[in-house]
Amino acid sequence: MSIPYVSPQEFSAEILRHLKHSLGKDESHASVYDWRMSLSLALRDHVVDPWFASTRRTYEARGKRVYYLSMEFLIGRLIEDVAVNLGLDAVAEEALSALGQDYAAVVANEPDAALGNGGLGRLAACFMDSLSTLGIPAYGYGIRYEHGLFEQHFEDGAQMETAETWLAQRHAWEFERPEVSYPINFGGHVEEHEGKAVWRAGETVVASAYDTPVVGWQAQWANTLRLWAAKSTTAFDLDSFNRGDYMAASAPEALARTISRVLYPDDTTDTGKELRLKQEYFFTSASIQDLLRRFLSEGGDLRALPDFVAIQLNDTHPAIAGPELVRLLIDEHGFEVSQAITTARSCLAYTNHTLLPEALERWPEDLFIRVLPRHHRIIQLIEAAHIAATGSDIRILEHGEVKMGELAFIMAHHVNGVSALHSELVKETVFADLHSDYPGRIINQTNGITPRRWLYSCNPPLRELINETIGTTWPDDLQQLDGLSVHAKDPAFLDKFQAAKDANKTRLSNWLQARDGVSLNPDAMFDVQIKRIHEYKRQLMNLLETVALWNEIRENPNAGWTPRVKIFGGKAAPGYVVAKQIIHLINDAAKVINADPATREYLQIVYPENYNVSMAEILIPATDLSEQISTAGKEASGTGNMKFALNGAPTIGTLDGANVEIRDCVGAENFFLFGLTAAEVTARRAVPEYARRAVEASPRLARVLQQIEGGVFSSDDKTRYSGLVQGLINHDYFLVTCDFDSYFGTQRDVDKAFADKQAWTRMAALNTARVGWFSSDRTISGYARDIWKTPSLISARGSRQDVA
Ligand code: 8GP
Repeated sequence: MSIPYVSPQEFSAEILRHLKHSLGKDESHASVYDWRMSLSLALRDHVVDPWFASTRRTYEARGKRVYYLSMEFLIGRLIEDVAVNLGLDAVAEEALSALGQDYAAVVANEPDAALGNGGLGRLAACFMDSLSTLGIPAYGYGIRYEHGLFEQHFEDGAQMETAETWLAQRHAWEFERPEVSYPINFGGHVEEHEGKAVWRAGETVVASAYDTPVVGWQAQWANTLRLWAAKSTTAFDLDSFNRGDYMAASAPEALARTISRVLYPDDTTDTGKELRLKQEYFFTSASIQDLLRRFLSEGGDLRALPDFVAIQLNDTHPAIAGPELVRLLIDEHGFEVSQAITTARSCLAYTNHTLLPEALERWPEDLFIRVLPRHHRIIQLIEAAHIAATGSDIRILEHGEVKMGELAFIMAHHVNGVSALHSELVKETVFADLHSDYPGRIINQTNGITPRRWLYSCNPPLRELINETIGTTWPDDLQQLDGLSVHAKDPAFLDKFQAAKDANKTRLSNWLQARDGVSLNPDAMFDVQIKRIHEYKRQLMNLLETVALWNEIRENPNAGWTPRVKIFGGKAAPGYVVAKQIIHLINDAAKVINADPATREYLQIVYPENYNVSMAEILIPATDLSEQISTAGKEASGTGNMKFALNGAPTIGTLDGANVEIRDCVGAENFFLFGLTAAEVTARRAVPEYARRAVEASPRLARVLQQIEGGVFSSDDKTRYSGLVQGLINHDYFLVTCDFDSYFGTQRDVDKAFADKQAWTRMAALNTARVGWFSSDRTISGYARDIWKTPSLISARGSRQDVA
């Protein structure tokens, strides 16, 4: 497959054709929205041929397909992704300029598809890109939420949430598939007829498909992201309408639609809501029904299903896939119980993304029975088979709960963690018993990120420098970046590397100025922590260090301080009180510190509202220092850490998640390490009053806590943060107090290192050069090799270069 050449003139004509025929607009009246839609539709046209060709090739190959089931796909904008992968980015820009339009403004008009909360959802999006780039036949399956992740606003520094409305405008990339729909049952009861179970459902909704093609690098392959929307079986109750009861008339549709209405904003905790369980079953059942229909329509024998179907469960949210597949095999295809379980298990694999116990889903058993009575019975059968095979003490149904982690584990042929450290901790902690029941089942697949989005398209200045230094074939072979290492000794190269960073810093400054009226000092170090707000990620420790630094600059203003801009970004789950207090405190502290004339030159805090994927694309290339400071043992992997390093920002971080592997790759001398290790964290928790002792031992920290508790940053409400501070002193589960001094000291090492401009740039360049291993292409190759056993169907990889 190759991409036919399109000239900018031809592409302009294609855009104009869509403007006229798809948007019904005349050039003289077209809005930015009209231009954006026309551009998107023109690009989409070019995806269709590779998409069809990939589907044909998959059918011909009669091989295995991957089904990636994920409750979240944090896609962001698609225009640049598609343009870049089609090789049409420059053409699109030129075509639009010829039409008198500003390409950047048109691209920025696209709302982020925020169908995810954070790392897990963004990983799924990177994986879709890599699956297509590698030519592995795959479907992503998820939910077409009407409202993505909430929009964040600050009111007097406090987080407020409003509904996100990405679908208020037409979504350019998707194809509606009204003919692809499945009934999804809930509730009711199970009857036995001649030894056969019959589920009499109490409620049925319809899952209806929307397909978005996902084109890979250089359009060699395109897979499908199929998202399900919930619809009613009876769209409209005409009787009620005729009686004049208009509300009742629309009720069935409204009720059914509720299921795909909102993304749950809770990033870590089991919300325990019936609706969430229904969402999980809704998209999982639709996906399993869909893949079985495809398999059977190709004449497959279900006993051979595992040779053709690899189902990857992205965390426990789709863990009901096991019982659902077993149910369908038994109830609809006449399988014996043990045969059904074995067959299903041979298709299924499960990725764990967190060790936080509260994030391993558990459902109250009575709720589960009410919503999924047949599945409850099947889970009993699965549990019995597991105990019979292993003699294990581990149960799926226990203490009135259904434990989805255990279910996912037992029904998977492989379970993987997402970094080397995390995978070991999975074996030692949450799944220690199951690990001994099923040795060898847990493996590691360290996360990765797509270099197409996270370097090629978000960082044009660095992309160009790399192209001119090592050639242009690195975006699908990222280890080639290693070729930059030798240039890191060359002052001329380092100057160019620094110039690229400076250009990105200027772009960020201009963007912030235009958006929020905030100006940044371009010579300052841009020190960035962007991610969900969570106690274990320790944004609070970063803020405490900032206040300590402020104190010290005030006391000793002429000590030659390295100017810093501390940039925070991220949302807190609306119900997570402590995380919201941390946001409030950061904003309160920013107000006071930024207004201090004595320190203004050296220290500024910036917290732009509504952090999302698009904002990350501007912030990451402009970052000098990457903050990866979680309590060791708590961050499963992190992927932001990889994005920063790739874009030339050294890390200050703990030995947690993939930080460990990043440090191994970039070299200890190019990474600012601090803090307790995972083992030391566990040991420290056993020490009585460890937090109080840490505060007593650190006058610097004690002073900062007194200031915060005393209302220095909250003069309007002096006790606002007393709970937060007392919480730290009395129950600092995430060891902010214990790591504080080490963190503060290491930050001062960073100050010194940054002052030596050339040495710093060299460190930054070596970060870029040495993290090619963290491409999600490498990760997906690992899954394909170790878990799915799926080869690439791109025959002539070498021919890609011819296409460029
Ligand atoms: C995240 C992990 O916190 C992060 O370390 C990792 O890089 C990422 O997954 C991808 O593997 N976990 C989640 O996003 C997560 O557990 N979310 C679910 C609770 C919704």
